[in-house]
Amino acid sequence: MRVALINPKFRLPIDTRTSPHLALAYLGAVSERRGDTVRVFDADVEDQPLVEFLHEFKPHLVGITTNTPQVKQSWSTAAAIKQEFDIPIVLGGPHVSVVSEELDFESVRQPQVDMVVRGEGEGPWLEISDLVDRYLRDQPEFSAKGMLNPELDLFREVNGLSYKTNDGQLHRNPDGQVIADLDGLPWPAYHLFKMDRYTNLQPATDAIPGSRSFSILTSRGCPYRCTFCSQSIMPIKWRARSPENVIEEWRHLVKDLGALEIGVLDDSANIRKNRLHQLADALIDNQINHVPWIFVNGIRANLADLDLLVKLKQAGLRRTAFGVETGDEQMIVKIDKHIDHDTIRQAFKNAKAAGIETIGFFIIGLPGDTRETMQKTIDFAIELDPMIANFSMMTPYPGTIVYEQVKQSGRFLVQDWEDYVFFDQKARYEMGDLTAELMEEMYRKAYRQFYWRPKYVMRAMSRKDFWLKFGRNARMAWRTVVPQKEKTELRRAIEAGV
Ligand code: B12
Ligand code: SF4
Repeated sequence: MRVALINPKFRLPIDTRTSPHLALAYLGAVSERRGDTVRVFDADVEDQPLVEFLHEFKPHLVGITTNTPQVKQSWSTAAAIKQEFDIPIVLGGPHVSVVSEELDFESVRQPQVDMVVRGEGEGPWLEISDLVDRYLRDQPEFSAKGMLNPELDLFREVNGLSYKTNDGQLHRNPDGQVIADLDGLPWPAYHLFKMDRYTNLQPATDAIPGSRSFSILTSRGCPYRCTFCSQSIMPIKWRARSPENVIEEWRHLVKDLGALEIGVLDDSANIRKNRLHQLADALIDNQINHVPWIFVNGIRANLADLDLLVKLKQAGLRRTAFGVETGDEQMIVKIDKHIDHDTIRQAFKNAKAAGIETIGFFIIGLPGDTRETMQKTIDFAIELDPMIANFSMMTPYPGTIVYEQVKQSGRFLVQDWEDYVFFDQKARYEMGDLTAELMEEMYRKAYRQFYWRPKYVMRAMSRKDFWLKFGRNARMAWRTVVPQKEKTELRRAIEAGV
């Protein structure tokens, strides 16, 4: 069977071509193992028009990934496909997994979308593939319409699936099981991607060609439920691959694919410290610790002791992020971060003592924030003094507790899903005294106060990276003083051909 996996075009005011889409790389890998012929169409890097690709490849089944700001592009991609071929179209990803807001049905209701996979995708995707494949063998007349005949109800037993039969009825099957044994998954199928078209996983590191920068996922899930985090949509159960299994893939990336940099994309890699000690030992023993690697999404500061960080540094860890979020003692309790500021201070000290570069993630405009608490966040960032401070404008994603809080006591300032990005320097909601003007003022202030410090500027200019990425750095510095256009404004301008 021929299977196409699509990452729809997404116009952001940043470069999103950083790295191949890991969800599609995993889905592609399980499909190939099933015996399917797979093609990935990542619209961010393709020159070929989608319709031409479809006519050339003639897929039997299409999977489209989607996050919140991307969902409208996913629908229009589905529409473009259905115009040409009557084949089943399946959407998956974080946005469509939010059952509390019926966002699975929001997509299934679109005339061109047949099915939505909620949560972890590999299991349901394989079941759908098996059913489509079997149908295909039995039926000379292949059509999605035929498969979605309510009398046949072909997909009724696929857990984690929401779908529409061709009488217009919407169905939501029970949730899928999380994958307990991650070691059983194949490695992401990078050979399906045009690797040389990607920029770089970590645009802040030395100008490494995108084709030599890889991601790896050593665990899935997060046992925490911070009120602002979209990860709460995904399974709460944290699961890890065995160190042996991770090392095998790591060696493949370094030895076979020539990785010059590896980004660990786990949400919470250090839940079990012993596992990381074992992984570090294995990286050293296998002599693959010369390739620098990064904890891209951060590790829990409460589990980052000096011993562990020193070992990880020996194992090649170059940089780690920590989710700090706020500098206010009460706010950090309110957001259910389950951490205190002294623990965060200690984690940054440990990382610096171990010689590891640091990134701090901070949020401006949490519900309950005031001018004073946001200033405390900026001051705390300056006190911690990470190499990179990333201030995000609080963006209430559906499915999070903050989204509920805004629904109950605030006012959304978004016009549609496309506005759910946080690069635009625009507030996405207001609540009580927390006005859009105040958030936007403090957001700009955060970047200005942190980055325009003489100490910071001198340090940045002494780094090779800074000069290698001078154009990008200059653009980012410019953005801290000049606001960006709204996403919707941008879209309208593009549609109007301006
Ligand atoms: C890497 C990453 C990025 C990279 C993407 C690079 C790339 N080409 O992939 C960059 C830095 C560009 C990025 C940008 C943004 N990101 Co991001 N990103 C991530 C991150 C850290 C990892 C994604 C990943 O690879 N996960 C591993 C894979 C295996 O898991 P997965 O993606 O969830 O996929 C599984 C299921 O969702 C499902 N599935 C997914 N797609 C499909 C498709 C089909 C057909 C099926 C059946 C199943 C399925 O099956 C997969 C395998 O089990 C996640 C956090 C996370 N832990 O997932 C955030 C995350 C996806 N990002 C998020 C956000 C908000 C953004 C931005 C909007 C942020 C912004 N600044 O405004 C932008 C949007 C950019 C865009 N192009 O759309 C949110 C999404 C929330 C939401 N409701 O949509 C997440 C969940 C972070 C969070 N905790 O809040 N991101
Ligand atoms: S912010 Fe980090 S710790 Fe909190 S829920 Fe999200 S992934 Fe887990």
